[in-house]
Parts: sequence; structure tokens; C-alpha cells
Amino acid sequence: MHPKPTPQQLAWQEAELSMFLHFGMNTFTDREWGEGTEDPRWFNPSALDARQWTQVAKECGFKYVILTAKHHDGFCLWQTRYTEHSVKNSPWRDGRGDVVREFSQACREAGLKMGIYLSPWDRHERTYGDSPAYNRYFISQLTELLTQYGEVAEVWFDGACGEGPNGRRQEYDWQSYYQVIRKYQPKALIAICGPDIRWVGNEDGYAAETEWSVQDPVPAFHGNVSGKVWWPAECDVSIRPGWFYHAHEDTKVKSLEHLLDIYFKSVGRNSVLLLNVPPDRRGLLPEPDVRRLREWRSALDEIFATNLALNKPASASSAQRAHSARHAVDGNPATYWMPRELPAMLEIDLRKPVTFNIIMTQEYIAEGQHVEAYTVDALTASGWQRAKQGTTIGHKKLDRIAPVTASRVRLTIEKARDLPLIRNVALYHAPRVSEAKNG
Ligand code: FUL
Repeated sequence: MHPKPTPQQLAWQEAELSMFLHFGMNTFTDREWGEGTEDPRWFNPSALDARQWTQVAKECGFKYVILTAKHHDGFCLWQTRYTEHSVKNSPWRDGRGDVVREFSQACREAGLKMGIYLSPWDRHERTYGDSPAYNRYFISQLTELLTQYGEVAEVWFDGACGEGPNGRRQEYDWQSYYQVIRKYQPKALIAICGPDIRWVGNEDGYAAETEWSVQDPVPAFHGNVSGKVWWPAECDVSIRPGWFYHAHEDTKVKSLEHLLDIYFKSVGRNSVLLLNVPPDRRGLLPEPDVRRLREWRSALDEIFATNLALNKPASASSAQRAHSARHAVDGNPATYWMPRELPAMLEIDLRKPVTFNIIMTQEYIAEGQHVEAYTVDALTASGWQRAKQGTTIGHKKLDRIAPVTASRVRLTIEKARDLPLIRNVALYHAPRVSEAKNG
């Protein structure tokens, strides 16, 4: 049997966009990695409003939002019982504030899924490096986060593991961490250092051209064709050079072109994009970032406004009963075309010459990821021309090509690990995208 996603993995993949919020002590010390010796009194956002975060996230199409409840410096953004190094000893809301609580309420109100980042590496906690004692501490904190704030959809475990005091090395008890999560939040996805979501292998926001959601249990970046477990990729990248807010980076917010390129190379390569937008010292998402996100959202809406292949006549080399060719162009995510044998060919009659420069293909991944090699050909005024030769498809593949004018388009599935289920073939014309720098 080929691996398939769990319902939670499927919902997460189909949501496509997650927002990361790096916020904490580093926001106030202007650092990326705090040392753990910071004074809690330094944490003092002047106008924190978690609703502003979720409003912007929602408006821009994000479905999951992940907050750094504790970063490597060990400072906790919630009212934890297990350390004094938290918001409790800050002047913010007279020490009675709880960022995780405000965040969780804002997520619920906005209908967004909440995710929690809890750094295993802790440079403040004294038990760190004394493995059993620190593991107990970590599990206690995890338990608070999993039981006091409603539904948690994703728990994000970073892999960084520095030395503890006196050079002691902490052995993380991952299995116990996972058990606690499964016990209190059985639907939560465990990401990165966890079995449900895989790190893509870089922090640039780029997946590989060939990106498999199927993996061997021993991690290999980008997956492989004979993978035995479902472990899909997530691309984490920051909208700024750093993960945390720094005023001097206000002018270094990534350009619209860069962010569009990231979208095409993450979501468009069978991956989820986890885009970090760090709240500033007020506790608000900064204006330059919000402006850029809105530009990005409207550019994406414009690019994908008109599917030139939608409901055009389609035929196929073969099709299984109830899975005919038209289901690949009917715009219905619940249906798909499924051939009886390979190679398999789907032809779309565009009725008249149509110019496009983006090809979107999608597999019906509820039943797994199968396609290994495909081609797209276009019937132009001078005959059939190869528009794209590709490898994996997965949930969504976006191919940017030089504009081509064609009256018919042919998708050929050359090779697949099992008979493919093609959910969607769509064509778009977006002049600005062909101008984007393809890195
Ligand atoms: C890294 C951390 O060290 C960074 O500070 C950041 O949190 C990033 C998402 O993961 O490994």
C-alpha cells in the first residue's frame, strides 16, 4: 500500500499558507538568539493586539498561524507555572498578560488554526543539560500549552540543540513529547522534529522541483519515489532577513517579485509555505510588511483569476469509470481524471488560440502522490510544441513558462508509481510573472 495523508495532513496541505510569528524577548533586545540572561522587565509591548495579526493573516489568505511561545532564550509568552522567566515578571499588562491566550482567542475569532512553536533548546532554564529533569520541565510546559488554550493544530519543534551549562548536552525525549501531544491534542500536527510535517531543508522558501510527500522513515530531504510514509514538506522563510523584528530591517522587507517567486517555488512545488511576519515592539505587524503582504495577495488573486482551461472539452487516452477526462477541468476539487494505464494522455480543446504562461497541475493526494514524470505540449500555429517536461506534481505544481499561444493542450503522464489521479489542470496568463526573476 502506498502512503496517504491523514485528514489533518490533507487539510494542512490544502490550506497551502501558514503564517509564522516570531515574537518575544528578542524583539526588545534586537537579537535573533537571546542568551537566556535577559531581564523579563525588558519585555513590554506598547500596543499588542493579536487581532491585528490574525486579521492580516486572514485577509491575505493564511489558514494556520504559528507563534513562538518560547524561543531559545527561554522567555515564555504565557503564564507558566514552571519558571519565573516569563511575561509574569514583565511590566506588560502589569504582569498579568498572556500572549498565548490573546493569540489563541484571536485565532478562534478569525477562524484560523493555531500553531505553537516551543523551542526545546532553552538557554535560560537551569535544568537544561540535565536530561531527565529538563525533559520533565519541557513536558510540563508543553502540557500547559496543550491544555489551556483550546485546539492546537500544529506544534513546531526546532532542531537547534545547543550545549547546556558546563557543556552538558541535553538528550531530548522526543517520544515522550510526541505522546503528550497525541494525548491532549490528537489532531495536532507535529512539525520539523516530528513525524507529520517535514522541513524542506532550507530557509529560503524554496522546495525542490522534484518534491515527494512520501519518504522513508529515515529523513531524506525532498523525499523519494519509493517512500513508505507520508511526510510532506513545509517551507519556512521570513519576509525580512531576520526571524525577529529589527527596526533597521524595515527597509529590507522582501520585494513583491521575490515573494511571488517564493510562492511559486513552495506552494507551486507541492509544499506548504510558512511565511514569517514578525510583530514589532508595539506588538503589531509592522506597516511595511502588511503593505507588502496585501500587494502579494492581490497579485496572486490577479494571476489566478481566470483559468483558461476551465470547463473546456477534454478527452483522454483512457479513463476509469466515473473518472473521465472532464473531471480534470471541471474546477471541482472533489473529482479527478484517472486513466486505466500508462502512459496516459489528457487533451484539452481550448476552442480558439489562447495565450498562457502558467500551467497548474494537481493530484488528488487524498489517495497519495503518484506522478513521477509528465510533459505538457501545446498545439501552436506551427504545430505541437513542448511547453514543459516535469517530474513530480503532488498537491499542486505551478510551472512558469514562456508565453505560448495554443488551441489545444496535452498533458501526458509518462511515469507514475501508481495510476495517477489528476484533480486539476489549469492554465493562466499573467504577464508580470514571466518577468519575475526565476532563481
Ligand atoms: C531556527 C531558529 O534557530 C531560528 O531562530 C528560527 O526560529 C527558525 C524558524 O528556526 O532553527
